[in-house]
Amino acid sequence: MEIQIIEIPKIKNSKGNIGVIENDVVPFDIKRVYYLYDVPSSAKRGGHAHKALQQLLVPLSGSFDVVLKDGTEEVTVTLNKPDKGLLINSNIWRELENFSSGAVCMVIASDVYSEDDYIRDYNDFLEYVKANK
Ligand code: T46
Repeated sequence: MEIQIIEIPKIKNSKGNIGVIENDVVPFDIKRVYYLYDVPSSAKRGGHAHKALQQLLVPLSGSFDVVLKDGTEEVTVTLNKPDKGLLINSNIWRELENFSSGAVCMVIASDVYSEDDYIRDYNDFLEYVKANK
């Protein structure tokens, strides 16, 4: 499975950094931004796939692990640098875990929220992947 890390352009000077995400940084039109915060270290987020949604996950603060599954392979990516985001395409199962204290995960998404776009059962995901190969 190809892991797509996106370098987020930064403006750096002696007063600190600014990370800037405009539409040309991601391969989709940005329709929604949301963020996970105050996540207990024992919590697991995600546990689903999206049929069409594409996302860029950016660890604004702290760190967490993202487990990706495409129905064949499984890869774990640790996100801990605010200038490196993880692109997740549609039809990828994801689980987020091991959140550090104060971790913030910003998600830049290709569409607005729609429950119809979720696959929340892993066996349904495997069947969906097989049927859409
Ligand atoms: C992902 C990880 C990184 C809304 O009503 N609007 C929204 O925009 C979102 C994102 C969620 N919700 C509701 C839907 C559920 O009842 O909030 C509840 C939890 O949402 P979800 O199951 O998506 O939660 P996470 O944090 O496990 O997953 C989210 C993303 O949705 C998901 O795609 O990859 O963050």
